[in-house]
Amino acid sequence: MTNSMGEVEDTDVILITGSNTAECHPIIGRMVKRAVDRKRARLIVVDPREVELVKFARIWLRPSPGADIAWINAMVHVIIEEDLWDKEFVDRRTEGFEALRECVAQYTPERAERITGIPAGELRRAARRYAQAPRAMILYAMGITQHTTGTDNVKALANLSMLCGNIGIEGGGLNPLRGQNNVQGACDMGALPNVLPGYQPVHDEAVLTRFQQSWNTGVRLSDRTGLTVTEMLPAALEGKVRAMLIMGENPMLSEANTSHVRKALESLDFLIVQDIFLTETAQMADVVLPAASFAEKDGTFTNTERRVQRVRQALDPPGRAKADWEILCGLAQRVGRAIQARQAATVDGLGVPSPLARPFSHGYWDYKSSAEIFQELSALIPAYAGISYERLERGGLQWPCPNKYHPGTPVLHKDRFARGLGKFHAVEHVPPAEVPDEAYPFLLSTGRIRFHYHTGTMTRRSRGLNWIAPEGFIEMNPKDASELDVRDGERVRLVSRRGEITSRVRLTDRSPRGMIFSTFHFRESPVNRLTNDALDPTGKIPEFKVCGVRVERISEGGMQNS
Ligand SMILES: Nc1nc2c(c(=O)[nH]1)N[C@H]1C(S)=C(S)[C@@H](COP(=O)(O)OP(=O)(O)OC[C@H]3O[C@@H](n4cnc5c(=O)[nH]c(N)nc54)[C@H](O)[C@@H]3O)O[C@H]1N2
Ligand SMILES: Nc1nc2c(c(=O)[nH]1)N[C@H]1C(S)=C(S)[C@@H](COP(=O)(O)OP(=O)(O)OC[C@H]3O[C@@H](n4cnc5c(=O)[nH]c(N)nc54)[C@H](O)[C@@H]3O)O[C@H]1N2
Ligand SMILES: [Mo]
Repeated sequence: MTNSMGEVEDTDVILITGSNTAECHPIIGRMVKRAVDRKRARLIVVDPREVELVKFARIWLRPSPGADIAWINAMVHVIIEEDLWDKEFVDRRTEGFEALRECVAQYTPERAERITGIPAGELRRAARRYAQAPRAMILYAMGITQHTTGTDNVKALANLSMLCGNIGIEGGGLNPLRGQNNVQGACDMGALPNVLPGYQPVHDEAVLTRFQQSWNTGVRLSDRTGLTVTEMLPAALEGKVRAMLIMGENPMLSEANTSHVRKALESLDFLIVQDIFLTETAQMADVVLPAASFAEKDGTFTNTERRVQRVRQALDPPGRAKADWEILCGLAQRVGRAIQARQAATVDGLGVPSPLARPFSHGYWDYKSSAEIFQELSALIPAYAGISYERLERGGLQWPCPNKYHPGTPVLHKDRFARGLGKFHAVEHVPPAEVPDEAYPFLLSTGRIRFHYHTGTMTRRSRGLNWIAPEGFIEMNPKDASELDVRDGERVRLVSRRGEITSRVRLTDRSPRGMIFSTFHFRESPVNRLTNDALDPTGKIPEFKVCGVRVERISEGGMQNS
């Protein structure tokens, strides 16, 4: 997020798009409700589904899925046409405006209406509301990013935000609501294929040298970009990846097109899964390493507003489970010793250890505590330099926090952007990789409900949650259902080009005609058998939000009771 959660309650307009905020980000959802109730802010929701916050919205635009660039460009079109943009900001802080103006010239609200289904008049009203607000905040999540155009969708939103001077101010900004408690932290730590901790690129000589010296590796660190998860699986199928360690993911249920995932994992020579439960993925592993859960270990989480916070051990880990860092260190030391032994045996016969052996000599990967690891992090990540366990005792700190007297940074890009000037990107509407057709006439959209978390490994073990939400369902518009002669609660088969599942139907107007919504929480109706694994070329995220499916009735007495 460029800004902070609390600012939701101190702004003029909140535009939420592609996020079911009330169900998936309930704390922020409450803040939004409060801001609206107390008449502090006006809410614009742009979402194909009638999500809970629509009740609180002044304006609800209902685009067809996968058409975001069209409505965003049309809003930019209106704001330029009606001279509502922030010329001072655009002049001083940005570049590329002319290319943007040229591109959006073609996106009249009328043309956007044809692509998105949003009435042109409504779109104009929303554009004016957003542009005329002294401060306007954009919140977005997976409805924007989980598309083959996900990166361009975000760029289009960035255009809108910069055009109206909403970057670098309190109560403004472009705010991706990060889904997991620590996904921001994982990225900060370098759990990405192209950067070391702190987003420091692996191809930068100076960066590599600094890490090498600090880690005393003796040998050159690799400057090669690795693979994302969604690239590793196809690479496994091609035999390019032979072994895998999966830590805290359950791709057998969470990745798109899971029959592919199964084949990919089966084709590995060796699979290790490190999890707190024996998941569908762990059941396929050669070795399972039991990990301690969040309540059983010390560390930090970095939340959606870049706030680093302490997590403290409350329970002892069960059995032989260990904190993830302890398991990783143990693995690294053993791998190191194995390399050392091999080197010693083969290198020169004189018993001179190879330089490769050095990184794993005694004292390496030998941390005593998570506090010790954090000390290394703050030494190597400039944005974390001023953060320490000692300071965190007094509350969380938002990075960048460059020194120990720095109070942390609630708002990014105040005086300049990381790259200097903010860049406008001229982006064009492109349809999703697979759209409904005659054979697969419904659009399948997937996401979440309040009561379960992802693949259900944790929440489906909770009695209370299972009492409220015991089984999966597919949400369908009653008009579509009556055409198919499908009744509420009936079990149907859902088929895509990649697979099929059965699930119970829930009739509701929340989903528009032609669209079916399902969660991926239930292993009994594993919806990712159906989803499309086409990727965004930059973000490498699959198109979880759009694919074509058909609905088949299951004949009476047949599969119905299975
Ligand atoms: N209860 C619960 N909370 C969770 C999670 C959970 O599993 N359960 N998971 C967490 C994680 S990791 C994440 S990433 C977040 C996800 O948080 P969200 O992204 O808020 O959740 P989703 O259910 O994926 O909802 C996406 C929204 O996008 C809309 N949408 C679909 N297609 C489009 C489109 O083409 N354009 C637009 N503009 N909107 C579209 C959908 O209708 C839906 O309202 O939730 C987090 N919070
Ligand atoms: N169809 C569809 N698919 C989706 C999405 C969608 O919207 N639609 N959303 C995608 C998104 S945004 C996300 S984030 C992914 C989530 O996908 P996954 O991350 O694969 O799903 P989870 O069920 O959260 O899996 C987390 C695993 O970590 C384990 N775990 C929990 N705590 C710990 C720990 O401390 N240590 C270790 N080692 N393990 C632990 C849990 O038991 C669980 O098995 O799903 C993606 N898949
Ligand atoms: Mo996520």
